[in-house]
Amino acid sequence: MKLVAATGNQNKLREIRHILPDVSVITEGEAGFFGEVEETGKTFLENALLKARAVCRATGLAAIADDSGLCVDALNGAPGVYSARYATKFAPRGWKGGNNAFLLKELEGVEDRRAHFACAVAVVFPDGREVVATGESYGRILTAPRGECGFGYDPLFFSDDLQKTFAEAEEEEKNAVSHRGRALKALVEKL
Ligand code: ITT
Repeated sequence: MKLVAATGNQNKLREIRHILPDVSVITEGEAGFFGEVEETGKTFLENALLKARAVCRATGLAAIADDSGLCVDALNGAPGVYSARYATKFAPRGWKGGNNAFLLKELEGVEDRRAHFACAVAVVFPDGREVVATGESYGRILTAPRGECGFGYDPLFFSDDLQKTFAEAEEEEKNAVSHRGRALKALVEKL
């Protein structure tokens, strides 16, 4: 099977390729798509479908999209669908610290640090068929980063499954329990 990955995030792309070794996953650029898809959905699933549909329509090829993020209990599920733009959208004007520093600031003095990563994946085919799946991975937010691997919030996310942060884990260990790993595994079964 050949799929165009409807993502500009190289870290996601690397993980998707590792998790789906039997699928040939090409980039948007390789498929001739250089646009931006506006993520106007309220849920991960809506946004994953928006991205996969847009890239499938533009390229005429089957497309796979991942929409994901970190949901923190004490922040009522934030940053959620705004995970990629958290500090840009919600930090005070002139904030230079980035997303992870802003998350730590929002959680200053907060004892309940439970959180989960969520991922929705969607595959859209040129004939209109759509297959979707979701996955979650639970843990808590540390008070300081740990580890050098992974990307995004990984250094702050202490995984219940692994008993270390996603950034302290080998990619294979992370993929075995991650929201993305679980969503893609469920997707493969449905496909
Ligand atoms: P595309 O929309 O182009 O795929 P994006 O990075 O904008 O790329 P999302 O809108 O789905 O993707 O935002 C996902 C954000 O959630 C991502 O930028 C990270 O900040 C965070 N995130 C998702 N999965 C993660 C993971 O496995 N480890 C760490 N952070 C993750």
